[in-house]
Amino acid sequence: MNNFVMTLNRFIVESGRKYPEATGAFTSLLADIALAAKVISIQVNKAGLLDIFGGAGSENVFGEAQQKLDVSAHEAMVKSLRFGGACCAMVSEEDENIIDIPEKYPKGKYICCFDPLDGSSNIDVNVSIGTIFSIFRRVSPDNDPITDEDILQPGYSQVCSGYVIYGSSTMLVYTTGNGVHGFTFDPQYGSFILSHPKMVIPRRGNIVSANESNSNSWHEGLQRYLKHCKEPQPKTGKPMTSRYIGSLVADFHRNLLKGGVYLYPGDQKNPNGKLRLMYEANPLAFLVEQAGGRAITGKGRVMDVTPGSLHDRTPLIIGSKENVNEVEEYLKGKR
Ligand code: AHM
Ligand code: MG
Repeated sequence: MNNFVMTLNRFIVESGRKYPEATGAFTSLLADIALAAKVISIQVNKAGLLDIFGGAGSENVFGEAQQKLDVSAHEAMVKSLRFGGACCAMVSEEDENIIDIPEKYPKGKYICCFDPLDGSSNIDVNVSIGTIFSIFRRVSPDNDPITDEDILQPGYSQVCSGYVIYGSSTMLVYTTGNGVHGFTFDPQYGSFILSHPKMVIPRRGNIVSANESNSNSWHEGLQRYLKHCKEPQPKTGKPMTSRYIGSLVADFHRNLLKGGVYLYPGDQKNPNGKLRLMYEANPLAFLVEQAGGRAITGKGRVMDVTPGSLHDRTPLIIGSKENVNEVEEYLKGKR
């Protein structure tokens, strides 16, 4: 490796040096997440070979059948984070309750919320899936028991968020509030290498991503927006392009690079949509804002919502600033 290759570890350590009060706990936390990501990436790549597809015979808190990889990805995150000593609690899509750190492990001041394997319905068709994470600092004193206020913090209190995408290559993208940086995993060196520094989402994009089959029961403003997407656009003279993978991380990652808007709104049956606030919407909202985009619920900024419980759902409209503004105008009946 030449001296100028910037690994994730080196990048985090160098960023941490700007803060003399930093204890190194945060650096260690991100290293723990990167370690879990490598483990999950290997499992995802071997999935077909090891014949580990299919339900694990259990259901998660939403009554959805769990895939075996969901369970092992969850375990990889929990084991890596609880061992590292930077966390005092965790929240996972795959566990109904707050995950405590057992007494035998050291406890830190961070709370990590994660979806260990997002888009898991795509595992057995070899489509990109991902891990999403969100990190908060506890608000109660360090040695006290964890409180609801520690866990149920609004998105604007996040100190870091990111995702790992297991695609044609494995990438880790994260922000600590100082821009968005992407690292591609190099299997030869076993390290994440800085490949996408200071990622910026185009102000306007041409892509619209939504599960259109649900649109008959969407808010009528959104139905009109969808119609508008199919008409020639003022800037291009062509309709927008529809792209929907059904893996939030993959849909988000593409739109971050190319520009556009992703919508998973509420509908008549599920007014809060499908996606979870604490480990799907919030982390991506932090990333998109740091990249110059926007994330709204339809009623306001995603990161301004205080969660009522661990697994709350939220409508999500996220992407390029001008596209999200436009969706908002349709929702408000201004267009
Ligand atoms: P999951 O966390 O159980 O995988 O569910 C979340 C996924 C997202 O990745 C994706 O954007 C969405 O569900 C797709 O939902 P739908 O199949 O309703 O379009
Ligand atoms: Mg998910």
